[in-house]
Amino acid sequence: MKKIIFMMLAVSLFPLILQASPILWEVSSGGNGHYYEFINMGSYINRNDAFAAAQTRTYLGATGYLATVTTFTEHAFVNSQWAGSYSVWLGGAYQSGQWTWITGEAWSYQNWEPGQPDNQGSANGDFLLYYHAASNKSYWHDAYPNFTSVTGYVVEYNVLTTPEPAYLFLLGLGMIGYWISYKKQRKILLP
Ligand SMILES: [Ca+2]
Repeated sequence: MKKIIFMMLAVSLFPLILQASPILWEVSSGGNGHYYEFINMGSYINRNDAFAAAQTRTYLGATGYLATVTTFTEHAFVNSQWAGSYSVWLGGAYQSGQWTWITGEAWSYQNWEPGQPDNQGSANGDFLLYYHAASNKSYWHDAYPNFTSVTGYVVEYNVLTTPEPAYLFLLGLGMIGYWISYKKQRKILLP
């Protein structure tokens, strides 16, 4: 029995060991159970490319998206994971006269640097840039999509609503194994 439980655990954890780079904001520490991944290109990436690239990434079956930093605690967590001083795209955009998150989450928490948003002196500062200051603080700026100072993006994975099919398949195999073993044991025990 112990052996079976161990095998089930090993099979269940296998995909987690293979993919270790995105960082979990743990529910037990006040998080939302989502994973976050910083992508630092080292050179300019425009917002449209970052938006598309985030959606090509998957983790534990969840499709990535440009991160939505909707609360101060989420900001504090993301900021704590930020290594280096560079700007990233977030999943915020100015649409139909208001700032919105690409996920449709409520726009309530705001982290604008004083004086922002300022449209970058043009009428196209419609996308949300997250600027990491050397002082270990980070702020939002509005930016046009081809603003060359942005060299990365943050991907968020909501793994809670989309479990990985391969993970479920392996877990299912473990459960079938357990069921077969249980039936066998019953046969031996029953007269
Ligand atoms: Ca979020």
